[in-house]
Amino acid sequence: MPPCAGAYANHMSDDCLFCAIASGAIPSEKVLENDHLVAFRDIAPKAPTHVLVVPRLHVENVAELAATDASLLAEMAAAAQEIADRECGGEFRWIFNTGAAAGQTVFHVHGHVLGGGELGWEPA
Ligand code: IU
Repeated sequence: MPPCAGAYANHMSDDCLFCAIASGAIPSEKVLENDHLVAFRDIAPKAPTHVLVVPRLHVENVAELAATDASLLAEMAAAAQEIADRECGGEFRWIFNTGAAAGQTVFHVHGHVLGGGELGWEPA
């Protein structure tokens, strides 16, 4: 089995935390997984449900993903909805921090799925 199983096995980046989590090299609490993406619980949850949806393909941010493989971004949206259907009555917030000033700390695109309670709006 290659280190990053699935269709994007050759698109891993060395020294990327989320490539390592996607491949299973670093453990995580996965809630959904297929050949193209993984979804796992954030280690520092900001809501009752806080899951990160991560493509196996290593690209830095959501705009780069949309330009590279828009159908993969659509798959991420479907996965986010599936998780929210299971855990939050289908309602959720989906956040892509893009750039350090916006709070991005891991430069492998990931959508935060937040839900399961009344969410405030405190972006700053
Ligand atoms: P950000 O949008 O790049 O800031 O999101 C990165 C998230 O990754 C953040 O919410 C962290 O809590 C989360 N995370 C994680 O789930 N597991 C880890 O090992 C590390 C960070 I480091």
